[in-house]
Amino acid sequence: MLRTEIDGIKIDLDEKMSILEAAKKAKINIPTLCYEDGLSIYGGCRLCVVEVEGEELLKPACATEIKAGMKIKTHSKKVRELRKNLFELIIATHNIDCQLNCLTCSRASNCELKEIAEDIGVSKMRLEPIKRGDSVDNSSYAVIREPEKCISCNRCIRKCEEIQSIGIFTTANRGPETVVTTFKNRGLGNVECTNCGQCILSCPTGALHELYQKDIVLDILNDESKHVVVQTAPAVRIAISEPFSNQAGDIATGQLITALKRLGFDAVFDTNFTADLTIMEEGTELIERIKSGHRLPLFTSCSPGWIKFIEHFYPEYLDNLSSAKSPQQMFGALAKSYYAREKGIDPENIVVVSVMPCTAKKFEAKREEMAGDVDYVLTTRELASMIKSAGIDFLNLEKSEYDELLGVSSGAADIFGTTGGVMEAALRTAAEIITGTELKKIEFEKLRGLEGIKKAEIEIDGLKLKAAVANGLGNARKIMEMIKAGEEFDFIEFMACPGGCMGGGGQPISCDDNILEKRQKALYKIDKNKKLRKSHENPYIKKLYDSYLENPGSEIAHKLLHTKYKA
Ligand code: HC1
Repeated sequence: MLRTEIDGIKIDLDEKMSILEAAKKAKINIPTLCYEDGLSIYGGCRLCVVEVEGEELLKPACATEIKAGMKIKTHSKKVRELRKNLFELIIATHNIDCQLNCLTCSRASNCELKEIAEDIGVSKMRLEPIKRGDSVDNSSYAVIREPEKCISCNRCIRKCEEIQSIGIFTTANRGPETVVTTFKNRGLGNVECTNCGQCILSCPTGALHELYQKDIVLDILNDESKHVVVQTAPAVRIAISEPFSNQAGDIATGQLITALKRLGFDAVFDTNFTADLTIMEEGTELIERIKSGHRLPLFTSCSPGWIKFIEHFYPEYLDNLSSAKSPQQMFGALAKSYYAREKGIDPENIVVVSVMPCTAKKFEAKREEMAGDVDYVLTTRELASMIKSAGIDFLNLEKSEYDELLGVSSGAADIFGTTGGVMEAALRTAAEIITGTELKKIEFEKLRGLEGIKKAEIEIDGLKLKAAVANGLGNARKIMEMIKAGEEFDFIEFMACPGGCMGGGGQPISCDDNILEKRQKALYKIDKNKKLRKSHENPYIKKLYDSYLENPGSEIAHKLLHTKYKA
């Protein structure tokens, strides 16, 4: 037992931890900037310094282990003065001119620096910011970097390297000249960036943000010659209310649809519909591959960050990817063919917009293999900003239903938004198709939860299927190395972002495990409350095959819904 005292509060701890963690337990807030839960300790900003009785120098709380008998002051005069000086230096030497940029900054409404300034009690800035004139990195279709706003906290570097195992960021120069950059300053679009956008969630200043398409979409909504349809990804409905309510886990599907109609979209559809379709196409592929024993394990292919990852790092396994396009792309292809035919609209006049929790979806829409399916991709954050700027009172909106034809979906499609969901949805369908009998229990508990890697042996009518689920690219890499080392699997779900799509780089900025758990519960709740819970029972999917696609894996299905990725 460790007995210590922080700000006069006596604390008994039964395990080793940092002063910062101990203070959190005592409900004392110490300001931090370079610290982030789940990342290694960097200790660079020093804003978390505290006074330890008997020690001459102040100690960084994040990097100092608490010891028995320590008496700590977290907000003494000495501590507060140093924090203020350090904060001013950080801001001044890293070129942020918030007075000029604040109004247009991507973090204007949730600026971490403002919060810290308040925590520290900064009342005036005495130093003029130094301008280096670094240009904006516009080289990526997904993620934009504004180096002038960077404060070198290194969180993006650590997130990319430690969680995603990519490491595209690095530092250049020394001391106050230190900058975060990419290899040879080539820009995010010219290095091995997977476009996952996890760095955006870590950046405290808005130096990283998505490539905005909200203004172009608003313009197109005013173009009467265009028929603008929108699709919403599974994970958007359980996060879109967060910027309005500041709480996670609310289900806002009906309000989301109403808001999109109010913004002027001609039809509001659901990516969930094509998630059900993906299960039909990918499930058929799985059954065929299991029967033939060829190109196993089958890898899911709906996460574009994962696709980019395998292209860069494991191109020899590209044949293991399902040839099914992602639900986003399937939707675009169908909107401009099936929907256009059914409604008698010239496909040339149809504009397809997606609302996604994911920044990599912006890149996916631009991929040459399927360019033209989807025209514009908005993140959940961009949509929230459009709703706010249209004066819509989101939390008090009445609920609406998705438009039919491409808007009805099963609960299996809703759970695509969480890690393990695509696998569970596929098994609900594959098991019934293989056995020809109804599943007694459709929840696959072993595939649920937030662990980075889950493995399960699933038995279907005597057939043993070895399944695995990975979320976050660091975990994807671990599974790929297991395969290379000879471990055998039949079917693997890979999602680029921690937690799956609900933790995507386009979601509202605050995104810790507690928030992910709430979002995940909300998705399972939507599924549980639906009458329709299996993709193959969706009547609109049946209608689509009967009247247009014939059957899963048909020639026309392949033409519209499948692709091949090249290294
Ligand atoms: Fe996803 Fe998917 S689940 S990839 O995570 O297969 O982005 O939500 O839309 O396409 O359906 C994302 C989410 C999303 C696709 C579906």
